[in-house]
Amino acid sequence: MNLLQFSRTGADRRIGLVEGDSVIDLSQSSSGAFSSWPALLQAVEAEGTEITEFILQKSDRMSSSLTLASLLGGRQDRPPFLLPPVEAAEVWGCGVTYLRSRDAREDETLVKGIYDRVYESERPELFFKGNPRTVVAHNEAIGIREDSSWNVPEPELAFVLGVDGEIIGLTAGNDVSSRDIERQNPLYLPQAKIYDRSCSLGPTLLVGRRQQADLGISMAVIRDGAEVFQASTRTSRMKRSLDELRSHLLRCNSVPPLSVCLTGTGIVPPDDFTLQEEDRVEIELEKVGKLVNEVVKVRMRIPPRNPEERRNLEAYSG
Ligand code: DO4
Ligand code: MG
Repeated sequence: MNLLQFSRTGADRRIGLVEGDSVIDLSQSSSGAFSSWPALLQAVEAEGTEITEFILQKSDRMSSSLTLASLLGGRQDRPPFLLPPVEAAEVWGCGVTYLRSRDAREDETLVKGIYDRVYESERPELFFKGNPRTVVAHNEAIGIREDSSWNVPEPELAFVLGVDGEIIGLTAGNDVSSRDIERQNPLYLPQAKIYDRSCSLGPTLLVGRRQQADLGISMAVIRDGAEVFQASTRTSRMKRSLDELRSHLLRCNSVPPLSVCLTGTGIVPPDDFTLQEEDRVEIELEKVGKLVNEVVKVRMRIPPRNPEERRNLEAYSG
């Protein structure tokens, strides 16, 4: 079952159930259970049932009110449009969970050995990735930093946590990252990962209890109408299980319900590739859909303070 969040007017937030090419607006329900994701989790918990079962029962007599195409084609200035599938209080990321990611990072880093070690270690790499301030939806712009010259999209399977820390659903995520900042020094990782528009999620949430997923995931980058990068892999190539990542994330850490965890990338563009403004990134995750975002440059809010900082910035922006 696929759910999504959307806005009908530009000022509201609704939960929708995807049924083929149509979307049922669950907020039509008089029960209040579908007024928000926290309300839905609470209602499911109170009935002691499971999300999919709960929704199937309650949406029985509701009719479809929108087409999926209208939501996928909508934009923030043209409602209705999609929102991130959940309002994630916290977004976390896992790193170096695929061989491809380990090899690319180990090759580029100036601090050798750390990526090899984390790939082999029992403890995975987990990092904070953001919150609703840094997350965008399908068809909203993702950002590349003005003070970075090497930026990449990272297509990733993401899971969403329920009330007891269980995995309630899967979605697609883009862990947009500044490779040159990470490369210089691993301690710069938060700056490479967390900034305005550095994460996108969507377009839908695949819900229901599930074992380790094996889903196809692919990414294409379109520039001036031409495809400049394309690759695909499967999530079964991930070294770790979703449950392993989830249990490490929640160790000694009360991550709130509806938080999202990106599980790492298995697709890394070649070293001479960097995202540019106006590129379109298309990430397709089997059973979830295609997450599309255009690229904008995120400007520095504090201008360079002296000639040396200005020279460095000019060197980065070419
Ligand atoms: O180690 C840095 C981040 C790795 C990452 O984001 C990934 O492997 O997807
Ligand atoms: Mg990543």
